[in-house]
Amino acid sequence: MSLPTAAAETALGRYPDGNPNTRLRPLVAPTPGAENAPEAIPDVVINEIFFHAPMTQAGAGDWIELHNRSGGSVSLAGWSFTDGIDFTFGPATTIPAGGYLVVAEDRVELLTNHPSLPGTLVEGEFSGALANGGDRITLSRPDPAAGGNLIEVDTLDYRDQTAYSTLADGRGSSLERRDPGAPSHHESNWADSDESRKAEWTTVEVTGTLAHGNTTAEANPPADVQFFLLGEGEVLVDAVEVIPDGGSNLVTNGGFESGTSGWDFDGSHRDSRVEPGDAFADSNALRLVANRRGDPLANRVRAKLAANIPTGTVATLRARVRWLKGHPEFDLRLKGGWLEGAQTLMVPTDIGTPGASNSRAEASVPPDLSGVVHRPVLPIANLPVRVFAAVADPDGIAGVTLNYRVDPATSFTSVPMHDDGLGGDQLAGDGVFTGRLPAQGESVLVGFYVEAEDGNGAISTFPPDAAANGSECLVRFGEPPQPGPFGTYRFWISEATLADWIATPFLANDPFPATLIYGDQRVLYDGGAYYAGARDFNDSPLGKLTGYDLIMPPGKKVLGTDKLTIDLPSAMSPTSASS
Ligand SMILES: [Ca+2]
Ligand SMILES: [Ca+2]
Ligand SMILES: [Ca+2]
Ligand SMILES: [Ca+2]
Repeated sequence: MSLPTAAAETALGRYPDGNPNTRLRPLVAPTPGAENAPEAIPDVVINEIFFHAPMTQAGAGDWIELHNRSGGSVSLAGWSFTDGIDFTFGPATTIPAGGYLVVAEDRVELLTNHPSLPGTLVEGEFSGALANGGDRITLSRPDPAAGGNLIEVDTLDYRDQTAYSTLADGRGSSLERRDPGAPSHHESNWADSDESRKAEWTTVEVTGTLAHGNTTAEANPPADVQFFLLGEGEVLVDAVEVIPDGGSNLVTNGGFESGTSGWDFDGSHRDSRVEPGDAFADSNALRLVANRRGDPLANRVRAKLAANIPTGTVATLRARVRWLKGHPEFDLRLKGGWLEGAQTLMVPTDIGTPGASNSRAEASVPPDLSGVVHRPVLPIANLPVRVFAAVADPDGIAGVTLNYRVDPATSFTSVPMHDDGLGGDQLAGDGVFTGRLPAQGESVLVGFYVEAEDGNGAISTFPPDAAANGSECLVRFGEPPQPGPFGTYRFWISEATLADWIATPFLANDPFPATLIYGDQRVLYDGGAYYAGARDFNDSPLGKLTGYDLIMPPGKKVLGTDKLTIDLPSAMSPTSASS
């Protein structure tokens, strides 16, 4: 255990009392023999970090924004970073009440990228760098009462990917604190900066002779226009044109003014939709949503052309595209690859909000929900299952609820979760709430999510997008552990997911929602699964024996990887038998 160096007059403790998930931190007041006081939030907090520049800005310097959330000016004379980077503030440095200060690895570059950021708000340059894969940043100050020894003010242990942030990891966002008054160590208090209003429309265009395409009958002559993103992200698309030399546009609804008419959204691009407003022309544009990398086979957007274009002739493909978030490489092509252009879209250089209020700032964030787990991981049929969740909020907890359904029913039953040390709750008042799923018979699947409400009525859930997307944790009753020395990998999916899976083309690489189980102790909710490899012999998860890729939820790894392939021994593999 490592203890933070604290001021002589400060109490160290866990809040809530005895919570096993938290390290010892400064508390508001010492409370010997009584329930711990809430943890103290410092006046000056780490408020925003830029730790991994996107590919369009490769090598750009990192920066850290500090915020003084108090009502008085604070002197930073002699303050230093003691973890993450090396920098000590000069004797004249102050942050006014409610003000900001940015510490840069490269001052000139930061000020060039952010023309409205006053130079007086930028300190630096620091040495060292914030690791792309996650790091600890500690801001410390000299303590006069302890002879000038440095004591911790605020610490942030950031991870490159969490359930609440994936874009700050080199995909065009900074990592912003939502509520300066909520603790740094609440993972849900940190989110990707919103950059969706900053980029301009980019014209993606290619002109050339239709040549070197796929000469099989289905792609010759080319009859479809297709496009996709080369990684996870979102863009707006409008005014799609395919114009043969001397002819007119062959894309009937290229401006999306007739909604999705004529367009298909496949595989990892299937959540794309037409939206009004923010159009390049007229009223509508397509919001292209790529959940994973696209490809020309089954993960793409496509439309039939009004007429075929003879190969060997000259044509122009054109689309207007505006980057919103994530991966910036856009591919526009004709079916069969007869004409194709890939382009990196314009991504804003003024990423984040250095020196200013955060784009994701909120007066009060809902409770932080962590450590959600059910026990036993492999439940015995006809016995209940306990569900645990660590819940914390500086505004207090008004209630925690376990919502469950018995698959395939879609209506949820709500039961309260308790932190009273009774009915299977191990310790009263430790912030770990306990609820109970009623006993179910052999092979019955239960879906659940946890909901927590703070003293202000703000509500959070786990999984985080349970309300928005219906994400849920899954538990299957009556699955015995496998004896023996080999690792066991399971995934559980709902009946609705199974039906969706059976109806989806076999090459799609959009993972289906699944709960993953490694051995009989480790459970990863909100993960995904799909067929391993591009094999045309797959029929359904209930059909022929086949391999699967298991996709871990953001920020989680099993055996050091975020994607596990479970496959058949090669002697059994239909792939090797047929190739
Ligand atoms: Ca339009
Ligand atoms: Ca900011
Ligand atoms: Ca709150
Ligand atoms: Ca408890």
